[in-house]
Amino acid sequence: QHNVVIAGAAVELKGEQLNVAKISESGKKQRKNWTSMWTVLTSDQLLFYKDKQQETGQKSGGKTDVVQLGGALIEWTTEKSSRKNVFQITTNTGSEYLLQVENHSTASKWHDAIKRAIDSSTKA
Ligand code: I3S
Repeated sequence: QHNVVIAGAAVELKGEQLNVAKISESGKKQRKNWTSMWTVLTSDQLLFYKDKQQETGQKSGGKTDVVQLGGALIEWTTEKSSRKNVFQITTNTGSEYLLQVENHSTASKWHDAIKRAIDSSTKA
């Protein structure tokens, strides 16, 4: 039964360039700085790489940010940016990320997949 639930929540998104701005770290507000990041969703983490080459290890350097999705919140926002298709992820350690992509259905796919990963990796 448990396996079936996990399989049903399996995430099909592999990697894509998304615009990312980290606006808080451990509850401390940070200056917004949009960066295009190669973003990978696993069952319980969101990984931000500088680019695809860095993910596949063909290139070293650059900082990979790992976002733990267990206990996180996700919501669309129209207030935190003038950009369209922006959603916010708040981690259970108080870090806040804005994610954005121009194409609405692409943004929706990522939002929905991340929400499923949050739901399935958050202990009841
Ligand atoms: O929330 P803010 O401060 O209006 O966000 C803008 C700033 O991050 C700005 O950078 P500077 O503070 O260096 O000017 C960015 O260029 C803008 O893109 C940010 O606003 P949007 O609405 O794009 O998130």
